Amino acid sequence: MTKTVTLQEFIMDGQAAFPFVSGQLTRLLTDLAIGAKIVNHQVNRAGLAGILGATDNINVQDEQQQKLDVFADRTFQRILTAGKSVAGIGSEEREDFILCGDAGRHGKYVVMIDPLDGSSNIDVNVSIGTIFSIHKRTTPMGEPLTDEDFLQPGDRQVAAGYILYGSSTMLVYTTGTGVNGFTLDPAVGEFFLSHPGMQFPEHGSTYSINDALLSRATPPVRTFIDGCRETSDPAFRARYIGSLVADFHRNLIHGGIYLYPSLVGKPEGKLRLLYECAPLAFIAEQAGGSAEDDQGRIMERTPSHLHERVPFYVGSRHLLHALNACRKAPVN
Ligand code: AHM
Ligand code: MG
Repeated sequence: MTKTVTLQEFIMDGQAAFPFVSGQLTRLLTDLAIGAKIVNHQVNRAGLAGILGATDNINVQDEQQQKLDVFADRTFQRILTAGKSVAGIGSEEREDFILCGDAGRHGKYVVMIDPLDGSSNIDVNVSIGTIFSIHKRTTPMGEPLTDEDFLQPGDRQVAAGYILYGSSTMLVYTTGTGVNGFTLDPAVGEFFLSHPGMQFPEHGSTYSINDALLSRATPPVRTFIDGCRETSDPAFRARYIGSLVADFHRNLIHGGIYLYPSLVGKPEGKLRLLYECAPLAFIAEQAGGSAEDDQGRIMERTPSHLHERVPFYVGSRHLLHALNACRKAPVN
């Protein structure tokens, strides 16, 4: 029988490879996994626990907060703040950055989080997720955090990951040395390594876009989607769940591209750079895929504010190349 590896063992082994590290990242990843289990428990019993449905609050995104959005946000905030390795948190659900103990003077890391992504799917029992991104603080320890600690480009991330609350619950993450996926065994309450060394298949054939937006998308995106629809490849298919984590995860496993484009009247698209696009871009590149906006690599974008939005194209490299070829093609 082959030995199963728990997430905890995997994280500890990663730390052991770097004998002089402080262990704070290990602690932080462990805390995120604990938060994932608590949120997972609530997601699984949401219909029974009276926490389906909306709150009376409109969040900073101008969207009505769901009760589970609030629960997930509070859970991760509580756990990360208590863990001492985090100096500050930026959340989709909060207007401003949160400074942990003593104005963020202590703690080596800054965390960006979308506590519960895919809010429109909560009430209908469809997969949802959590996305996180971890940066090292830039100001010296002992000083208060500044905006620059939070507004760092994606290529300075030290770790990023997501939790998918799907038919099973998975935690997928990278620390810059490949991507590994862990599945929660609900009977023992432990994540086990189930998807080591995840890689986007070379040739994906799934495209994921909200079709209703297409008439407002840019000409290159429309040309690309026309090409997907008209291809003679019988394997080509459209799949759109409307939960970014779930769409991304399926495409990572089967190969494909996810698009949330620039739109007429909304050139910045919908998805947020710091806690949706940058972490998934880090994972995509570590898995041999690509992640871009209309200008180039997402990982090179320096954010100007917490909730900045960017168009987002992510997935198998050859499909991103095909999209870029549509950008260069002359418009008739
Ligand atoms: P949310 O963070 O409020 O849930 O919004 C992000 C979600 C993504 O998960 C998903 O891919 C996208 O919004 C769906 O948007 P749309 O309904 O416009 O297709
Ligand atoms: Mg979101």
